[in-house]
Amino acid sequence: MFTNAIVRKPCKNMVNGITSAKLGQPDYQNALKQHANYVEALKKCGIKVTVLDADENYPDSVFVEDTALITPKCAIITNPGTESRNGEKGAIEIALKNFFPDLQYIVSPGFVDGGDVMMAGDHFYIGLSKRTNKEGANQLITILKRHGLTGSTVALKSVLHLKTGINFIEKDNMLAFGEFLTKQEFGKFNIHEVPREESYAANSLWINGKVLVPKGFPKTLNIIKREGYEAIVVDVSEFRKLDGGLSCLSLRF
Ligand code: CIR
Repeated sequence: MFTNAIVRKPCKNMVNGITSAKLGQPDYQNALKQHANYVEALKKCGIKVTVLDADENYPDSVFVEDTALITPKCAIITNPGTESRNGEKGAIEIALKNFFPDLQYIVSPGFVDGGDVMMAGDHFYIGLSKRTNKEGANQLITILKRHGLTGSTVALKSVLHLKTGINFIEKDNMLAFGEFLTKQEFGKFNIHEVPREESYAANSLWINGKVLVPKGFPKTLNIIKREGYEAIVVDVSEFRKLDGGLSCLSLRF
């Protein structure tokens, strides 16, 4: 169960964020509204939300998930693997120190983006991507081991981050598409196939028994309802324009 989350308001400069989506520039005013609704959705799940100020120096800084990994046993600042985003970790470090005095760190030449790390109970799957390298993954696994947790790496082919393509929604259920449907390492889970045209919704987010689902993906919504979860639909279309999904917008602990 989660009790807290940290989010960061989008900045005006988000229009210059990194993207491969080809969906046009995000609309800042609409992004602010959608972000506020996202915070309300977190609160509906019983979470106390800390909202950090926007930072115009970092166009992608709304995607706080990439800067840290928080587990039930330890909190780690990740060393994000793209230069324009690496400095985002400074503000997150300050915010997390209030909750976790004993922060751990991934250090260069190790790089990890939090979006590449998927928690499934005591085990953490770490995607090797353009942002997360083997050295970063090894450092992370060492830290996890020290805290009685385990980690393993997953090779990625076509997605930005591991959690772009697969997400654990508890009760042994994974939502996945494409390359993740047949990967041996996920064979022990119930894999629910997200249709390709709804692939963005593979990044739905379990929080305290409820699942946040992006607006506009009815087939995935049906899967989630069918599996007995209470679904909360959240419109994050402005963040999708920057390749960001529901999990990217918060750190939960
Ligand atoms: C980026 O390319 O870094 C941002 N535009 C999107 C980050 C999305 N974060 C995530 O999947 N955890």
